[in-house]
Amino acid sequence: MSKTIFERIIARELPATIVYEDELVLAFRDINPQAPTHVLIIPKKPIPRIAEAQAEDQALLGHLLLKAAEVARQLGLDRTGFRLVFNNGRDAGEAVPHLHCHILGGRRMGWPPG
Ligand code: DGP
Repeated sequence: MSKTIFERIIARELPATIVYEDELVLAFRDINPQAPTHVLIIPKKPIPRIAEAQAEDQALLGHLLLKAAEVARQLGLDRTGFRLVFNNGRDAGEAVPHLHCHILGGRRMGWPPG
């Protein structure tokens, strides 16, 4: 199967503004920001979406969430608040089939989400 855009960013075949990286995850600025701060944090393992994560991914997913909070803190979002979003499937507007957590902040968010 061909690589997704996010696998190509991990492999440095495509440029991205990286804000955090370790051996398991990568965080970079979204190309089409929906808030003053909009970062994506992804596992390096190519899990297509949360519905396809397996029990063996438990530690990786926990790490991803803890690092999402750490990145939000680093970007100063913890003072005012931030939102984490996983879009899963067509109705949620998932566009890239590589698991990603949106980290959104810097403005007041609406609820319910659109
Ligand atoms: P989603 O709709 O949840 O699948 O979100 C995919 C996000 O990925 C969307 O907000 C735009 C972002 N995106 C798509 N292509 C690229 C890219 O090449 N670079 C970066 N930095 N972000 C991208």
